[in-house]
Amino acid sequence: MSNHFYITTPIYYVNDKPHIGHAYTTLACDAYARFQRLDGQDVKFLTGTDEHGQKVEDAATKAGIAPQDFTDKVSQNFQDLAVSMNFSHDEFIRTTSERHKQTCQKLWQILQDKGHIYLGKYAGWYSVRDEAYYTETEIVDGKAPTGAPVEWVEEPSYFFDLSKWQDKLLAFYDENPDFVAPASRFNEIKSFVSGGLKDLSISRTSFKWGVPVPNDDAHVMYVWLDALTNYLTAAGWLDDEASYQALWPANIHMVGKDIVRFHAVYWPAFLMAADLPLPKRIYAHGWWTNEGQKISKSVGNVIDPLALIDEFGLDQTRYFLLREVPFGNDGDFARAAMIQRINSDLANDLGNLSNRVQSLIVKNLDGVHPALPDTLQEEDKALLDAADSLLERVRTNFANQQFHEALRQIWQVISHSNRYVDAMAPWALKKTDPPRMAEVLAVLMEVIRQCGILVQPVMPQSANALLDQLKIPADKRDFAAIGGARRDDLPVEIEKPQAVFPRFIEAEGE
Ligand code: ME8
Repeated sequence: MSNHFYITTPIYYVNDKPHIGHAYTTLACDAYARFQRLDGQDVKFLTGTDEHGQKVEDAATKAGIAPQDFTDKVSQNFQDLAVSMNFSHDEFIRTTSERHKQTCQKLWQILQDKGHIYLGKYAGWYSVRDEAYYTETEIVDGKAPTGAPVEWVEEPSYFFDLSKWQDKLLAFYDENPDFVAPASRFNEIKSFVSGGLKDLSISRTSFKWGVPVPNDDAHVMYVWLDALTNYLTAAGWLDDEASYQALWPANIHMVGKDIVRFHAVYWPAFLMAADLPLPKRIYAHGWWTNEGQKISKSVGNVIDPLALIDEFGLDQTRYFLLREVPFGNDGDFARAAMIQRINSDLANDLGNLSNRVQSLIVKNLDGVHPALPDTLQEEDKALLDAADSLLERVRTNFANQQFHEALRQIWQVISHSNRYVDAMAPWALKKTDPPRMAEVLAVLMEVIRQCGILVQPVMPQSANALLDQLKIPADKRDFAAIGGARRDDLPVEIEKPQAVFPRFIEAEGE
């Protein structure tokens, strides 16, 4: 059985600067990709930018720059963000690349050869902001259901015979009950498809910024057909058979709830029509609001992820985004909640615990790490069992994309450790029972080691710093090293620890 794991983010439109929403989707994928790597999988993690279409062309015109120069510039912002957020993607794809354009044309050609594309005329509503077609019945007060402005479009267009795929899609959904998650989103998709599908316009003639339709220069491809194909491009479908065989179908396309329909209806229909395997899962996460308000440029409350990193720290931001909101739900960004998480979960619960334990070892045992007791007391066993069984629970949480729950499980064990340290009071044992003090500290060190390894996917830098303090060698930081299997990975000697998770102190006057 192959242990390849292919995970993708949406590719982001280069019409504007990246914001918190873009950072969020890729962060979730980054944590997932890192987790799978630590768990022994051969991961391909793909992200990138969606650079064609009317929206991007309009933005370039507005900026007074040629579209290619404009996309070069804005795409770079997304690549820089990925570095700032410490994303571990294996490839950053750009849809203006030659390889991608050829992949789109190959897919088009196959669909056409199989008789799924015909030339007609589109007359209807189009939203440039959503890059989506809307029917008359979907228009609310002259706007798209998303609230985006729409314009009337009438032009020659190629169509994909989407209407013929309704039954096959519904049958596929039935046979693959985990295809779309969360379940509520899957239900929306099923009822949308059950309501009947119209053939889809897949080319435009009123602008030029797109992949040319093979053998008809007057048309460029509809940006969504172009964009979705990126997943095949990066898999190597065009030119790298071995890679394609290893990677396709993708294990998961992570998307925001706004674009599930494109991924769970159009994309599977294109793939079925081309006789290609369908991705295994589409996960749609929710949307962030800012202090209760919808994030929008016109309101001026767009959250810049770089500003968050600057103020709160990288791993703190990563932790907050994945811990605060149940993955799949909408969530609110509140400053107070961020500070609370940093000071309580990170500085106190984990940071303080690890500092206290290491300091006691340095102070009372000359930094020499004590051995675990041969016979465990009941409390020792309860805590070690909780830590040893953590990976299995967390693995299930990750497999279900419940990242917040994985963190909650880890923090339960951290809280358990804090209760244990308070109850055992090793600082008092120093006087009354030094051998027992050493045992207690050894139990705690083992739990901290395992938790340090487990938080790596979410907080790679801080976890590294913590594991460095514990003197865990680099090759003993994967998941094969936890679950109680490798207790002897514990260090011989440690030094006085530095705080890995500093408290956040609000600046004067705020
Ligand atoms: O839709 N909260 O690109 P896009 C959470 N190019 N996530 C958010 C968000 C918010 N407030 N705002 C945006 C496109 N997102 C297409 C995708 S894929 C083949 C083509 C995230 O730049 C969310 O994941 O509009 C959403 O799906 C994505 O950004 C849309 O980015």
